[in-house]
This record gives sequence, structure tokens and C-alpha cells, in this order.
Amino acid sequence: MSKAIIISNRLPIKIVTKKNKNTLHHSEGGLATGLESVFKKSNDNIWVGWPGMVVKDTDAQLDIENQLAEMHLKPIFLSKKQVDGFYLGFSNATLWPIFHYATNYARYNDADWKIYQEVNEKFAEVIIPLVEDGDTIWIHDYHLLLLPRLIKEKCKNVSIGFFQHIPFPSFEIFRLIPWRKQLLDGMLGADLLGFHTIDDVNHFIDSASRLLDTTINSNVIFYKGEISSVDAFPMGIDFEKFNSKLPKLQATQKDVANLKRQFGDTKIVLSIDRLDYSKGILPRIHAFEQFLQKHSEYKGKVTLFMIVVPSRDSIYRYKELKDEIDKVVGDINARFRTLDWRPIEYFYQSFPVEYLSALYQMSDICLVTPMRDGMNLVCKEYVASRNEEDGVLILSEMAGSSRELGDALIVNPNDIGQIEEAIVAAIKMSPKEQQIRMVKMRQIIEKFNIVHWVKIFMEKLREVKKLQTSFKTK
Ligand code: GDG
Repeated sequence: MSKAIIISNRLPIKIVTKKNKNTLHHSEGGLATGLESVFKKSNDNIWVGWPGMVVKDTDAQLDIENQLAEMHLKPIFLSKKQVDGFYLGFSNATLWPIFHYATNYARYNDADWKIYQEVNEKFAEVIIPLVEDGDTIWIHDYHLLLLPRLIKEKCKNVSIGFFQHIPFPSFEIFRLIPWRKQLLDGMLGADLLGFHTIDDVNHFIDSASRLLDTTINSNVIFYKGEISSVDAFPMGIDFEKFNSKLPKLQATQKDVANLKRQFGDTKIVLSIDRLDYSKGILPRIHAFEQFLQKHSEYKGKVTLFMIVVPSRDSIYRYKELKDEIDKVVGDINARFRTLDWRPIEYFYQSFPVEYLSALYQMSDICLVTPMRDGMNLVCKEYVASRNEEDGVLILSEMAGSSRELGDALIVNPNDIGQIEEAIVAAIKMSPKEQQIRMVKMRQIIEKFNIVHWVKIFMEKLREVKKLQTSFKTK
């Protein structure tokens, strides 16, 4: 029986160590949230990845490995040096900023690149012995761009899919990376390459055509005597989880009741992201500040509920951003607050998903204004949670999700005045208009859900394999 091997940098768990004992918990993040519901469906599948922390002790590694084996998860342990060079270094201080157009934040460090290669090879060494003829291998994201080629070289009768969860930049940006050709060559080891949007697809094809010796016919790339196909697969969410399952839970209902008590008639504007400069958190806060300055009539009546989930905070740029957010929020709250109202409720922590669900249900407005975002699942979860068909989504045109959610109030995240006006428009929007917009968005999120996403990716992968066979027999 052929199986699926899912590979991502992080396993969908995190390890918490207390009194020398490791316990495993679910981890946050778009990919983990997205694939979890699908992965659990089959017992044969294996998910390979880094457990998220350095475990030096071999007994502790074995203990973790055994616990994970029961969940069909296979850990790849990385040393501190590898985490620094591969994860914090090349993945998140070179690729992440470049792929999000933050060119000034990118560092090009040969030592990081070497470790990135080493870790991709380490993944290949663990995975190759697990592979059998007929298996489907699905590699995820920018940490593992070299892995498709490394697997293809050793495993012939398999299907290799690759999906990138973050944007693929235009050629003029991508070409800045000194190792651009090696990265493309690695990616093109996949039979099918998927991105969230058509723009990402076109950018990838453009770079492949300019940098490598390729022949391109529409979405099909001929390279090194092989065929790869490239396509857009906008990722969906588990609609029913947010629409009905979470709202029915007692824990969620308790949180809803508490939020009602806490906020009464005050309107809630919700903002949820990982700490990241790509998410546009600071400009968003400044837009809310401008809203407070220009609209004193809403004093005490509107609150920005802002969750920033800790992420990569050992990277200088992230630490710097965190300090700046703390400062600006403190300043705004000190200037605008009253005795019984704080304009910004700011949390630097993560919450249980039941609490997120309660917040999605209780928030009148969801403010999602990334500078760049491959897709953005928070806005989709908000829409799915609005089962009474009300509420307003304000969404950046730079988020991949804006291609599907045209009924949101679409804004340019650099235009603080436009965001401020959108907040006012959202507060004033009639229930009828809210409903018309929300119903259309909900139909899209319900139809193009996570199960649909996996299904069309897998169907396309099978199609590409057929195309390759017919090409070879010609
Ligand atoms: C990458 C791409 C793309 C957030 N706070 C908490 C929490 N979350 C969950 C949300 C959501 C996920 O994390 C965040 O997903 P996003 O899509 O918004 O962002 P990234 O983490 O940057 O994801 C992105 C995604 O991959 C998928 O392809 O959309 O563009 O950057 O699901 O609910 N979950 C819990 N507590 C929190 O406090 N439990």
C-alpha cells in the first residue's frame, strides 16, 4: 500500500519540558492548523519534521521519538548550530525577508547557506529509507527548497509535490539571492510545485526561465530532461471547525460570555498575528491611533483587541519590532485611555483555539493588514466563525487571501489614512451590507476548504505523473 509522507520544517507539535520531563503539545502556525485535520485521516501517513527545540541528550531524543511514533510523526533533531544557521539564519534572515520583499532586512551569509544545505541533506537522509515505490511525498515551504531534488535523485518511482506557503517574489527581488540558481534547481526536483496565487506562480516561472536552462510551455517547465508543473492552490481552512464545532464547545461559550461581560456594547476590532514585520502590525497600530485622534466621538466605544503571538524573537529584527510595538501601544494607551477603558488590549502570548473562536465570534471588525502574506488564514477563520452573517473584514490587498475575499474592505497596508477610513466605514456599515458581504465570503471559504485544497493538489499531482509518462513514451 502506498503512503503519503508529509515533510515540513516543524512537526505539528511543540515540546514543553518541565522537571526534566518532555510533554508534547499542538503547535500554532498556518501549516500545522491547516494540514492537521487531513493528516489524521489515514494511519499509514508519516509526517517528518523538526520538533522545534534542541534536544542534546540521546535518551531524551529516544523518548520523544517513541512518543511521536505513536502519532505517526518522525522527528529530525537539529543541533543549536543547525538551528542558528538553517532556521534563524538562512530560512528566516535570508529567504523570509526576500520572499516578503523586505530586502533591507535580508542578510547573505555563506556559513548560513552551507548549514541550510547540510540540514536539507539531513532531512533527505532520514526520509529516503522511509520511501517505497508508489509513495507520495509532499514537501512544505521555504525551509526545504533543496529537498525535492535530493529526494528525486535517489527515489525514482514516487510522486513529489512541493508547496510554498509564503509569496514567491518577482524576479528583480529573487535575483538578489546569491544562491538563486541552486534554490530553483532544488525546487524543480518536484513533479508539482504549488503556490497560493497566480502571481506567485508567474514570478516563479519567470525566475526559472531567466536563471535556468528551461523550456516553458504555459505552466509546464522542461528542465534537465524532466517535466515539472507549477500551479496556484489557494489554501483553505477547516470551515466547519470554526463555523460550528468550536462555537458549540462549553469552553468557547464560557469565553464568549466572559467577553460579553468584559466589553458590553464596546465594539471590538480584532487583530491576530505572529510577531512579524511582514504582518504590518506597526502601521496598523498607527492607523488605529489616527482613528482615535480624528474620531473622539468613539472614545470609550471601540477597542482594538490585539494578539501578537511570540515568534522568532531571538532574531534581532523581531526583537526590535517587539520593543517598538510595546512602546507605541504603551504610548497610545497612556494618551487615550479613560478610567474604565483602554483603547488597545494588547497580548504578547498565544491563546487556546477555543478563546480564538470566542474572539472571532465577538469581534465586530477583523483587521488584517499584512505588508505581504502568502495567504493569511486568520481572516478566513474570522469569516468562517461569523455564523450569524455579520461583522466586517478589513483586508490588505497584499494578502493572498484578498484574491478570494473581494467582499472585504480592501486596503493598501501602507495607506494609514485608508485603513483609518475603513475602520470608520466598518463601524458605520449597515447590518444588511455586512450580511451581503459576509454571505458571499462565507460561501467561498466553505467551498474552497482545507479538504478541497488537499484534494485538488493531489489530483493535479496524479495528472502531472500521467503527463510525464506520456511525454516519456513519445
Ligand atoms: C504561513 C504564511 C499562510 C494565531 N494565534 C494563535 C493561533 N494562531 C493560528 C491562527 C492561524 C495561524 O495561527 C496563523 O496563520 P496565518 O496564515 O495567518 O500566518 P502564518 O503563521 O504566517 O502562516 C501565511 C500560512 O502559512 C498557510 O499557508 O496563510 O501567509 O505566512 O491558523 O488561528 N492559534 C492558537 N492560539 C493563538 O494565539 N491556538
